[in-house]
Amino acid sequence: MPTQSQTWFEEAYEIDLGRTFKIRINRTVERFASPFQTIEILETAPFGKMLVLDGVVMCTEWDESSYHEMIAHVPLSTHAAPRDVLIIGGGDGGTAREVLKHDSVRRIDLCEIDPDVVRLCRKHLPTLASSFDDPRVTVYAEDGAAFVAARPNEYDVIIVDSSDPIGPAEVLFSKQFYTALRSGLREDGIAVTQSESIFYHEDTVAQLVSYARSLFPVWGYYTTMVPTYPSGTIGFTLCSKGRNPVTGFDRERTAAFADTLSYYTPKMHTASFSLPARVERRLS
Ligand code: SPD
Repeated sequence: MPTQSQTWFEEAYEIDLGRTFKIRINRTVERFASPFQTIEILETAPFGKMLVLDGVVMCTEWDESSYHEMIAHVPLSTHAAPRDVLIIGGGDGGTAREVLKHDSVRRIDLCEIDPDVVRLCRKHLPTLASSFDDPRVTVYAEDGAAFVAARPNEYDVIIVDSSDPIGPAEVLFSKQFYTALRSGLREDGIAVTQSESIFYHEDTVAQLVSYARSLFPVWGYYTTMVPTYPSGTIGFTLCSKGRNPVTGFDRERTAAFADTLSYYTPKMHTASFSLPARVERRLS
C-alpha cells in the first residue's frame, strides 16, 4: 500500500543522550531568524501549533498547560500574598496568562531577551500571548540576568521560564544568576526556575538544586508532565526565603479559577515534589 508523503519535525538534541523525537507537521506557519535564534511556528498534525526555538520544542497548544500551570501556581500558591512578579523568558505568554489568574498580583514584569519571540507568539499563539494585552503586564526586551541583578528586593515571586542551557539562556543556569535571584526577591520571596529532566539531565538538575540549597533556607524540586518534551517530563527548582512549598502552601488559592485549569490541583502540587528514589538520593 503506498504511503502518503508526510513532513516531520525532528528534535535531535545533543543534551538528550542521543534520543530523537518526531512530530508530524502540516505546514510551517512562520520561520524567522532573529539576532538570537531561529524561531519557528509549526502547525502540527496532532498537537495544534508549536513554538520551536533553534530546533527545540518550547510548547505546543496541546500540552502547554501542564507546564505553564505548574511553573506559575506552585510558587504563587506558596507565597502568602504575591503582588509583584517577574517572569524571565516566557516570551510565548503562557506563564503570564497563569500568573494573571491570581487577583493579588498587581504587576508582572516580563523580561524576554528576544522581542521577535513575543511578536510571533502574539501573531500566531493568541491563547497564550493575549496575556500581554493585560495592563498589569509590562514586557521588556532585555537580558534577564542583568535585569534582575539591577532590581534588588523588588519581587515577591520570580519565575524563570527559560529555554535550555545552550544558546541565549545559558547564563540562567549559573550560580551567579541564582545569587541575583536571591537579591531580586523580597524577604519572603520565592523563585522557580525551569530545571530540565530528571531522566536526561540529572547532572544539571543536581547542579541547580545545589545552588538553591546553598543560597536559600528552603528549596525543593518538583516535576510536571509534558509529553512533547524530552522524556515527557520536566522539573523546576523552587527557591524560597519564606514558606515551604509542600507544608506551607495555600490549598484554596486556585479555587476561584479551578475550572480554567487542566493540570494543577492542590493534590498535584503536593505530589509533584515526590521524586523517584534515584533522584531523591542524588538531591539529598
Ligand atoms: N527542552 C525544552 C524546555 C523548554 C522550557 N521552556 C519552555 C517555554 C514555555 N513557555
